[in-house]
Amino acid sequence: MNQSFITDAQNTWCMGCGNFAILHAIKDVIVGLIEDGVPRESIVLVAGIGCHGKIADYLNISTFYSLHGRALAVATGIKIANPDLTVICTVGDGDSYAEGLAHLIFAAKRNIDITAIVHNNRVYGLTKGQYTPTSPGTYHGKSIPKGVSDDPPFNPLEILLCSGCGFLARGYTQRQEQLTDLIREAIVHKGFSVVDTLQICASFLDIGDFYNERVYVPAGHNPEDFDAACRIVGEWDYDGDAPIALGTLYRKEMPTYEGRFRVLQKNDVERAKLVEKIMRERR
Ligand SMILES: Cc1ncc(C[n+]2csc(CCOP(=O)(O)OP(=O)(O)O)c2C)c(N)n1
Ligand code: SF4
Ligand SMILES: [Mg+2]
Repeated sequence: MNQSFITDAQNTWCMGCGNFAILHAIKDVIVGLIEDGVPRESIVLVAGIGCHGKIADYLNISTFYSLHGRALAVATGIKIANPDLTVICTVGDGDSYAEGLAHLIFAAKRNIDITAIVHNNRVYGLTKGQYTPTSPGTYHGKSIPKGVSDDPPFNPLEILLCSGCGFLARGYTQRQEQLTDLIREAIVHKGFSVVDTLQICASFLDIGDFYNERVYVPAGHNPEDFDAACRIVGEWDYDGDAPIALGTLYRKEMPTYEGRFRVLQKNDVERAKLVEKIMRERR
């Protein structure tokens, strides 16, 4: 069963890329959801544009290649049109923390029931290693030979907490089992959820040793405690040398956007008729 979830498309990711771990973690979660009775056809994955976006070609489920920075806008439309779908968004750090930042903030503010998995390799991988809002200050690349120390990173998790994000986790591609659990928990959470996934970019930012020395799981952390979440999220600023907490960092149940959206208060039959009418008119 597992293999049929990976397509025959030629995989063009570099050897050692962290995207492989994310692909297999998502695949394992989807297989588990289906075994638990979620219909395969009710799962949709929307990808941004970047190396991470190729996951849309590699996963054998309903996928949608969106535009760079616009995956969450597309996913929002899909979820509003059919709230019964499980909508997963795979986005890059360039994608969601730079060009698409407003969509990320508003998805968190609205609490729409979508899961965003950020492939945070901390560079623009596909376009050859330009710096993103989470590139370390020490980062040097061909397009930025003098480094980015004049434009240090921001902490995306602090932005998300301030935006009202109801589920926030951080995973790491070399902690695959934990990453799989976090993705599952995020998808099952009712409301907007983000898994910021620290990912090795084998070609432009291969800092596995840096992460391996610093990542830890905070003992006794209560993800329902907002102040504790703020403290833990603030420990590492995506730049300096500090411990990097992994796990579910914040969780709060709140009413979802689609639940509050008035048009969707119609019953299922009315909504199905409405969707059918829209589809007919679009043909
Ligand atoms: C609207 C738009 N802006 C910019 C680009 C160019 N572009 C394509 S991929 C990319 C970088 C992707 O970086 P990231 O989102 O971090 O994904 P990664 O490749 O690292 O997985 C850029 C700038 C584009 N295709 N469309
Ligand atoms: S450039 Fe980096 S992110 Fe892109 S496929 Fe290669 S290793 Fe992966
Ligand atoms: Mg990136």
